[in-house]
Amino acid sequence: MVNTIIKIHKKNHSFICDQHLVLFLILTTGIKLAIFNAIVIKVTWPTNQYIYGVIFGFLSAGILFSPLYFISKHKRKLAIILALLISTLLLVDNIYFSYFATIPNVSQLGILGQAADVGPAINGLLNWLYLLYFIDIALVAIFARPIIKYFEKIKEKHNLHKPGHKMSLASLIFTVFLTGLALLLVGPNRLNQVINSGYDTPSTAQYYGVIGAHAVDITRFINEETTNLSTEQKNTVADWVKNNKPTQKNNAMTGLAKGKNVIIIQVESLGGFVINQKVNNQEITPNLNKLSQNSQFFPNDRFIIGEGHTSDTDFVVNSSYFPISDAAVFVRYGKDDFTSLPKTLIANGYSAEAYHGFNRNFWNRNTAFTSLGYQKFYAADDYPKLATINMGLNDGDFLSKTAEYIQAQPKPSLSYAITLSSHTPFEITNLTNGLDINTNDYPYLVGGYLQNINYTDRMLGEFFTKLKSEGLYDDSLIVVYGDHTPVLPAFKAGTIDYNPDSTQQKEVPLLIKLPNETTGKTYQNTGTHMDIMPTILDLLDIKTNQLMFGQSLFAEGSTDLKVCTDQLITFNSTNDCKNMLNIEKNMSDEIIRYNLFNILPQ
Ligand code: GP9
Ligand code: MN
Repeated sequence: MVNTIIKIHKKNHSFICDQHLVLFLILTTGIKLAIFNAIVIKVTWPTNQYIYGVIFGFLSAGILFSPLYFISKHKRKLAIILALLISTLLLVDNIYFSYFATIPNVSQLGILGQAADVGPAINGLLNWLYLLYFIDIALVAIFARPIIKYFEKIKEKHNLHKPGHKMSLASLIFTVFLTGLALLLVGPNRLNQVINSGYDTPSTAQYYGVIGAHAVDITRFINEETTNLSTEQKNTVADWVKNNKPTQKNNAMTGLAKGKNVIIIQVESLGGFVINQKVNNQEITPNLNKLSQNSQFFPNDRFIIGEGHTSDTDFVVNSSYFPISDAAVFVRYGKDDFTSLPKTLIANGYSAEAYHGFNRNFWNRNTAFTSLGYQKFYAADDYPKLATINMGLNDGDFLSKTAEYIQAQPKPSLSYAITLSSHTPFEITNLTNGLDINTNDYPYLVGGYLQNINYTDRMLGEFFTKLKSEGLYDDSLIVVYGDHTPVLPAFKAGTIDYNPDSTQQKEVPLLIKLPNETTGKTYQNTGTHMDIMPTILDLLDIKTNQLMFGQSLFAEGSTDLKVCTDQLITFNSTNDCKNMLNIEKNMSDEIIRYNLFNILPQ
């Protein structure tokens, strides 16, 4: 027994003596990765996920350095080169992040030539503190000799020379252990999900560390580059589009907003079940209720989202395509050559700008909005740094500044604003508390949601007032809808009786206020977010030959459309609606996955 303990002790000693440099660099690299997550990216995820990021940082450093255990020749040189490479990567990521608020991805290597344009700006971003990324390597260089001597002495003293194959086995077990632990933490079934349906690079880095985020990015890139459709397969898609593309037909509403500005307001978690409802005798959404009386009101609009949540609504509304069920279109295919509402309007003399008071790259929006054709995207970095509610800038300050930006947009204009305050976890603050209710009277999250959505409604009221004073309210086509419903348990509150297992969970309000409209109309036909783009084009009387999977809600017979499966509508009213829906969805998927937008018949 004692002998065994001495042996293990000797082995550990021998391992540390031989691998001291590698182990030291794993430790310092892990610390640098943790600092990167904490200081550069900062925490927007909940703390437990942030801790995951730190753990993954150390694990990935351990895995990256592990091949060096097995090398005895040039071990020191190679370890220093690897540490230098990782530190340089972190330096580049840091500079890039402070400029673009995202981590560079591998597909951008192709546009490195543009670096010359940002060169002067990057000069200004260089900071002496960045040298800290190399401090461990400097220490290694300075103290190399005495440290080597020290470990040689220990080896002499304990007779630890010739570790032999047993040491290699110990190293191998250690490496397999680290890799296994990393896979276990990701979850054996989740790897595919992380790669395909995961988040943008900074969010991935927050959860899986910067090295993990680069690994996910490289895997995605390789997947994309190695999958392609044959010419024949592409022709099949193009032929289907040619034969099935619906045409835009005129109706009584066509052109009622011709030449007018378009203001789209996408409201976070606005469920249909709060509109025209009261709690403790107070209207929950008084401003939207008023608007519902003075606009074309669709109380039963259906949202369609996949893995991209809000960003899928961004995509569906702006493109009239289906989202993809196993990925966020913006994250996986954000660089596609989308056909879209902004591009169509720009081709017709409009300007097009997007507004959102959160991180520019969340859901890869910066890239995807450019691909959709938006000429400018005002994100958190363009707004004053004022009070936040839930995830980001409060809707009041966001909408107030947005009204100013919209006024400054060249006219006619398409303005697309995404609110954020009514996002889960629906925190209750002095800012949001407007309703006289006791939140403890309701199940978890419900009271907070009612307060949050009431707050957003009040801010929308102020926004409309500001648009009026700018002369924009009557001069614009204003479209307001919920991006999706909130996730809430069943509850009763005032006139609301909410059941998440009913259609209430699938319905968001859609309000379309025509220019100068004072009398409204409520429609019982069920549209989807895919119909918003064709409906806007219909009201503006803009014709396009591009494929849109939705159709104008005012089109003849649109009230006869069937609801397919539990959620969707097909434009092609056949008896076999479900089958047709599947075909459409598959076509939409293929066009997005293989970026076929440019080969479709226009
Ligand atoms: C963040 C916001 C919320 O930018 O759009 O996104 P969600 O969590 O609802 O997908
Ligand atoms: Mn959302």
